[in-house]
Amino acid sequence: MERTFVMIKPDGVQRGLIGQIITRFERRGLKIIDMKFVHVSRELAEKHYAVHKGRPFYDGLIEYITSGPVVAMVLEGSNAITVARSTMGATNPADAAPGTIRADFGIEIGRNLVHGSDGPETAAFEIGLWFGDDRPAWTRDVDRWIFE
Ligand code: DAT
Ligand code: MG
Repeated sequence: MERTFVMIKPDGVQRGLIGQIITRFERRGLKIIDMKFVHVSRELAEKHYAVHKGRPFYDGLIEYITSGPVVAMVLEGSNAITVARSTMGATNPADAAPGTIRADFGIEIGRNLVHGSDGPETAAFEIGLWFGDDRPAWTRDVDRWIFE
């Protein structure tokens, strides 16, 4: 099983889409391992998006992600990183496939509603950054009908 970090960005929270977005991940079969509502500090935002520092969109990205509360979560499943990102859709909602979160709820790249880790190292870093190390496991009884 793989774990990934997913965040519902401030536009998703402001627009009242928390429930609908979480539902997309839940119904796919991803298991929620941890979740919290966060008022993102500038310090946390800068650590989270450190790889993008210096890019033209960086300042706007930090502004956006600190502009209101977000919902942060750790999701688990087989291929959780790829599966979460395919559920989200392409970075720019204008290019995202219909049926994905970004296509179904968004239209512009700077308001793309969700974040998902892009690889195993990023996932480990982001889970640690947002949640720390302590993560109790739990048994989901339906798992045997979702995972082989
Ligand atoms: P993703 O969020 O799909 O992993 P990313 O890591 O390349 O995409 O970029 C992080 C965020 O930065 C992305 O969700 C939206 C914003 N962003 C990326 N490229 C951009 C661009 N060319 N113009 C404006 N915003 C951009
Ligand atoms: Mg990314």
